[in-house]
Amino acid sequence: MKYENDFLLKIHKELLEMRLLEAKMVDLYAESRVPGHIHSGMGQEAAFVGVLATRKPGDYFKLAHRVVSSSYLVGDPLDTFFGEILAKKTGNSGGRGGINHTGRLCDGVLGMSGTLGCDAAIPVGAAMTIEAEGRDNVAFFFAGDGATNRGPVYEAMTLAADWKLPVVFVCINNGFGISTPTEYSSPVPNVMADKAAGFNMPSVVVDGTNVLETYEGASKIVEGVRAGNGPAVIECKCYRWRGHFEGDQCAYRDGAVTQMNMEEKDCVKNFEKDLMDQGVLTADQIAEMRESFDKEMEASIAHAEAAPEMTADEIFDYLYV
Ligand SMILES: Cc1ncc(C[n+]2csc(CCOP(=O)(O)OP(=O)(O)O)c2C)c(N)n1
Ligand SMILES: [Mg+2]
Repeated sequence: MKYENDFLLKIHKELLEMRLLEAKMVDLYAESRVPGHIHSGMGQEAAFVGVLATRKPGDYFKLAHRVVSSSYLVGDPLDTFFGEILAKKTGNSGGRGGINHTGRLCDGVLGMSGTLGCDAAIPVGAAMTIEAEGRDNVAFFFAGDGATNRGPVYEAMTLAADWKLPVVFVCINNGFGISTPTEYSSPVPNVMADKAAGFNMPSVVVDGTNVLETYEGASKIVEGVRAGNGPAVIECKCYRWRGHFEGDQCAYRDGAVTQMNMEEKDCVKNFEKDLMDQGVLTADQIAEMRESFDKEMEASIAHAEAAPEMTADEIFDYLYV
């Protein structure tokens, strides 16, 4: 497919910024500046950028614990993003949620749940709102290959299918749920897509490290959901570059396979090579973008680090008992 340069540059900017954010979180964590722990999404950015290139205002996003920078992608400004990650009052949840809870309703980000899979009903509810209001929006549900195996996900899929609701179920299949390889936990290679037919849902499986392939696969699927044909499944195949959490020694997997994925399936590097080959972007321009976004991130980190933490009196605010 032929694309306008403006579109390619927009996609590249999103991809690069997500990579730089994911890398920055790894660095901040290594310097003991992040309370809690992080699940790095390095290497998986194209799955989010490609699928979410189909988004439009009014859509909803149920994001997950990995590739947290996806909330920046859909609108969370860097100041509130880092404010939350560094547990400061300037964060989206006033620092109460931390890195796994960068929800932001004003951008349609429906929050994240630490209890994986239980939150699959939330985008189904959002889709009911869309339907009641007669909009052509969709609710995206992102989950990993591990979370996808949970019962609540299939309950949510059943309801969404029965009621023909505009939900796009996206499985980010990165090959592992903590230390469990996908082939050990799933009887089929495509954890969600191979089961979609049982819910009468269309599905597509894409190389989630190829941003344009992901976009093309997602476009057809999302178009059908927006048109009122009911929910559908997108499964993005990728590989988790880093450990489940920072500090995970990954003794359960072959380091050579990880290395191969990082060298050959780098979604940012490969896309940049294509754009440079096509004369859309130069190496100097990429270097400038990296430098300028790094400055933006550093300014937001400094802003967050200078911000106050909640007090002991405030810590239980917004809790429902
Ligand atoms: C219901 C539930 N069970 C277990 C956990 C612990 N846990 C946190 S992340 C994770 C792995 C999830 O794997 P996957 O869904 O493939 O996402 P990935 O970490 O690979 O991005 C598990 C089991 C949890 N948070 N919630
Ligand atoms: Mg996984």
